[in-house]
Formats: sequence, C-alpha cells, structure tokens
Amino acid sequence: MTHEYDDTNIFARILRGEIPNDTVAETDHTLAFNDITPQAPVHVLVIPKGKYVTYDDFHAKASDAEIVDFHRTCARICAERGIVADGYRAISNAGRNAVQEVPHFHQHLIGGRSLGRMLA
Ligand code: IU
Repeated sequence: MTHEYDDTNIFARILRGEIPNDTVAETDHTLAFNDITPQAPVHVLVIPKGKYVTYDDFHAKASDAEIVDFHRTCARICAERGIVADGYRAISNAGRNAVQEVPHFHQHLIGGRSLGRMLA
C-alpha cells in the first residue's frame, strides 16, 4: 500500500484540534483517546503525532524517541486502565487486507471483557 500521508484523515484533523476527542493521555510525541465506537469496556486508540500511515511506516521512519514514547504510552495506559491482570489486545490494522479505516497509524488497546480468539 502507499505510505503517502493524507492530511485530511480524521486523526490528522484531531491532531490539528479541528475535531474534539476524548483524550486519555498526551505526551510530546503521542496522543491517546477513547475510540468513538468502543468494542469493549476499554477501547483506547494510541497514535503518534507524526505523519505515519501504518505500523511499518511508523517503525521505518520515526525517531527512536517517538517509538519509545509511543510504546511506553501504550503500556502505561494498559496499566492505568486496569486491563493488565485479566488480559487485553493490542492491535494495529494496516492496509487493505486488514481493512484499515483511518490512514494514520494507530494501535487499538482493547480490554475489560473476554475477547475470544482472534480468528481474522
Ligand atoms: P481501523 O483500525 O482503522 O479500522 O480503526 C479505526 C478506528 O477509529 C475505529 O475503531 C473507529 O471506531 C475509530 N474512530 C474514532 O475513534 N473516531 C472517529 O472519528 C472515527 C473512527 I471516523
């Protein structure tokens, strides 16, 4: 898939402050907010502030500081939201086969209920 970044995507607009979001955490490099259509009691989206389209794009182009900050923020949210003990899912859809809806790299942190096997 193309890694050409589309500045009109909804998460770009959230980062520019054009659209409100339900912020969970914010650092210099990373923003986390509650998913607008939660799939579980905890469903947080974590995004880098930089312009990266997919998981692979982010890890290829971002600085070490951005990458470390992103992953530390994800782990901190899991701990703070109390989903570590019973388990959770951390996933990122990338591209057509994964039906990525928003072309700005994001990680879903999902927990608070039994999630079943991930079959597809
Ligand atoms: P996906 O991995 O790109 O398929 O997931 C996009 C997610 O973004 C999905 O869970 C939506 O509910 C969520 N979302 C959102 O939180 N706020 C929005 O304005 C839009 C989508 I559009």
